[in-house]
Amino acid sequence: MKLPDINKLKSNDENMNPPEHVAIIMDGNGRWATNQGLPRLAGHEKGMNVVKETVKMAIECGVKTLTLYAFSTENWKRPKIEVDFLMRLPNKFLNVFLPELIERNVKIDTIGNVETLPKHTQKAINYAKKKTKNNNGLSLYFAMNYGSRDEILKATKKIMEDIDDNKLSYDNLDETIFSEYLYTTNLPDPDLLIRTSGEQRLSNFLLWQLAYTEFWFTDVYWPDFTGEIFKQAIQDYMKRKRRYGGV
Ligand code: V0D
Repeated sequence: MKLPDINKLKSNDENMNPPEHVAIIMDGNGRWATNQGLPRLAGHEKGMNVVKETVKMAIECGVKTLTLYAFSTENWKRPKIEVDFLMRLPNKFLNVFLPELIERNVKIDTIGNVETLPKHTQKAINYAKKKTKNNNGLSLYFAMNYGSRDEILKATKKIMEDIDDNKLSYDNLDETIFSEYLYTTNLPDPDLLIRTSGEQRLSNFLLWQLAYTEFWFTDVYWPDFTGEIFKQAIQDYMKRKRRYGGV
């Protein structure tokens, strides 16, 4: 029997698993547009096309779950014209890309308070969920009207209700059970968080779930983000894991 080559072993070591779950804060769409002398809405539209490229690369990299921060509970404070435009993007996006996403075996889902979005937005999203519910390739989650504090508060209230109704006992409540009350029930915690456009903050995104997540930042605005930059983030993540090792 041939003994393994010591150098080969080393390179196998480097070949770590890709992150199972990647979360992205797609920031800088408005600033990108303003810098180009375009209306902010043009940045959102360009950003929408970048989502498709990112999904393609995520599949190629072996990522199983991709969660994109599309609309936060704070984004309602934006000018009405911008909010109205954003609420039409799911429909636009799906009109163009849903057939290809179905072909690529992508499963579309959401986290956040979808019930209070405009009816036409809900309709588009629900159609996509229904069409892709049996797919078992990449799970693509759009965080829509999502806020982490809202999520944690909702979970807490529901837990108290369930304790009141004897569906849950106070003594049994632990981190695992608490997690099940969040929007991300059944989702693994993200392994990697990417934020574009040079901002380095969480902005109320997945506060509970990001407890052990690796963060990766780039100055690039979301509309200029590419599959290659995504791949770079994945490669950096794999190196980082190797260096800090452990569990
Ligand atoms: C604007 C950059 C896709 C960030 C990406 C309503 C801000 C483009 C969707 C989408 C948005 C959502 C659900 C769905 C299919 C597509 C989207 C919003 C914003 C917020 F089922 N892009 N996108 N949704 N932008």
